[in-house]
Order: sequence, then structure tokens, then C-alpha cells
Amino acid sequence: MRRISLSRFLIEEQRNKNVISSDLRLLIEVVARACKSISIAIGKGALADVLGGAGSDNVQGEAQKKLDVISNEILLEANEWGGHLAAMASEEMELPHAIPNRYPKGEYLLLFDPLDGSSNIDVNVSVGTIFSVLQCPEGITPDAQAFLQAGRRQVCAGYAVYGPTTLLVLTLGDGVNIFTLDRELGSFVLTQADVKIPADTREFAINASNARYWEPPVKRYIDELLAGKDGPRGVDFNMRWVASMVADVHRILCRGGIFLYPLDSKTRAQGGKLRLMYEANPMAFIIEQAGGGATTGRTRILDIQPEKLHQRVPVILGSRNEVERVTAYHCA
Ligand code: P6P
Repeated sequence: MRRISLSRFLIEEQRNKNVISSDLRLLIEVVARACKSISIAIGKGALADVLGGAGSDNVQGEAQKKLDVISNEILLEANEWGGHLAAMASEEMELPHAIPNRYPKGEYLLLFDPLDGSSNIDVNVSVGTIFSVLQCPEGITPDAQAFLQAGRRQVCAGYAVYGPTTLLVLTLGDGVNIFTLDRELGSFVLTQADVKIPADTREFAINASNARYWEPPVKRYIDELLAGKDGPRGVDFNMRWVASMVADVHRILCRGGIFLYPLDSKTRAQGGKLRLMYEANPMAFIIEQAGGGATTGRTRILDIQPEKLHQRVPVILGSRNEVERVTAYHCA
């Protein structure tokens, strides 16, 4: 496989397939550069006194880590001057971030979870940045309402995973490609092209400590997996739960699996645990582009019409045959 830089990949996507515009190419390059800066900040850890709490809460009422705030600032500062965005929205901010009047505005809306899984950051477990790109409707003021578009309208989605290596996973609606950060060059290099998720799997990811809160279809599904070869599935299964969505989803993208953060009696009042606009939608777009499935258990995630910027949804995604099985149990 040709090991080309992210920049060359994007130029070829624009030139050969007309898949992206110059402004979208610039947007992706800027986000990728911001993810490099976040990777560097994370890599310093205790040496740069960036671990631990920031002493503030985010709009979700969650205690912010210093690196949540730092990552958010890096993404805001990187993206506000380029002229490619109409506005930005972040898990860490209640309202969208308007582009300052001193800069030109563009046609795209950028949404991000700047540091997903940050509860893991102080114990040196992989975390990530998740981002989603929508087009701002013509002639619309880029307020919160402009962002409330179904996930199938995304023009681009991706994540960076800050693990043993820093990776950028990207879809432009034309398949999924993985880039590895070459720290000597300082650029992302294409290392896996057109990734496809196996339709079947023997591995599942769920926070099993919530078992007593699960709805019957999820309880049935997980019990069948736990019964292994002695149960109705006839084979044994393995479980993984990193508690960083980016890390769990990346494993599934690379070797198959099913990820579940289902609706349960603990999260029912808020609609689920994970956020639709900058966690579920970008991940669902990537997983579907790699041939997998992504539902709430009852509906395709990318078809959900958002009502609130920070709304939460149940998430079941990964190997298509397993997602279809769990979804069928919900409809039984
Ligand atoms: P729990 C991280 O806070 C996150 O938003 C996702 O990255 C992760 O999958 C989930 O929450 C973990 O939730 O309840 O297992 O801590």
C-alpha cells in the first residue's frame, strides 16, 4: 500500500474523486494539526503538570480534567481563523463557539469531543478526540439550531486515538482510512486504506457493572454471549471494556466486535449515556462506512433527528450481524 501523507491523500481525494472541497480539505488538515498538538500535550503528562482536575465542571455537569480544557482550547484556536467554519460546538461548551468577527466565516460546522475518555487520562490509558463535520444551511445564522441535523448529513467524521501510537481515523463518506502520526516527520501517514469490519465477531464491549439496569433485550443478548459454547450461540465470547469510546471503537474497527452503551434504567431519564452529535454520530458514520452497523437498539443512529445539541442516545455498534441480532431482540 502506498504510504502517502494525509495532505497528499486529501489532495488526491479532491482531485480524483471530487469527494471534498478545498475548504473541507483545509478543515481536516487543521483538525489533524490540532490533534498532533493534543497528542504532544497528553504525552507530557505529569512532566508538564497537565494531569488532574481543572477545578471546573462542563455543561454535562462532569468534572473537567485539565487536558479536557487544554484540548478544547487547542481545537478552538486552531479552527477559528481559517475561514472554513461557520461555527464550532464542543462537549465542553454549552453553546456553539461563534467565529470572531475579525475572521471570515465558511460553510462548515465542526463538532467535537476534544478528549473522550478523559477519566482514563490520569492512569495513562488511551483517550481520543472525536469530530464531526456538517454543512451550515445556506443563509442560516450558525446558532445551536443550525447544528441539529441528522447524522446521515455529515460530510466528514473522524477520531484521533492517543495510544501507543497516535492515529487519525477518517471518513469522507467514501470508506474509512487510518493514518499513523510519524513523529519524526510530524505528519500523519496513510497506514490502512479502506478498512472493513468483519461482519461476525467473538468479542463484545459493555460496562457489565450496569447489568442490573439493562432492558430485557440487552440482558438476553449478553446472557447468550456469557453462556458461550454451552448456550444458544454455541461458541465462547470474550469481553473488553476500556471506558474510552475511541479505544473500544478503534479495536472494533480493526478486528471486529460489538460495542454497547444501551438505554438502561439508570440513564433512561437522560436518554442514554453517550452524546449524539459528537460521539454517536461520528462513530456511527465511520462504522457504517467500514461495513458495520450502528443503532440505538431500535433505530439507526444516523437517522435520528436531533432536538438538542448535547442530547444523549443509546449506542450499539460494530460487526453488522451482531448489531442486527441485538436490534432484532429489541423489536421482538
Ligand atoms: P462508563 C467516557 O467518559 C465515555 O463518554 C466514553 O468514552 C466511554 O465509552 C463511556 O463514557 C464509559 O462510561 O459508564 O463505563 O464510565
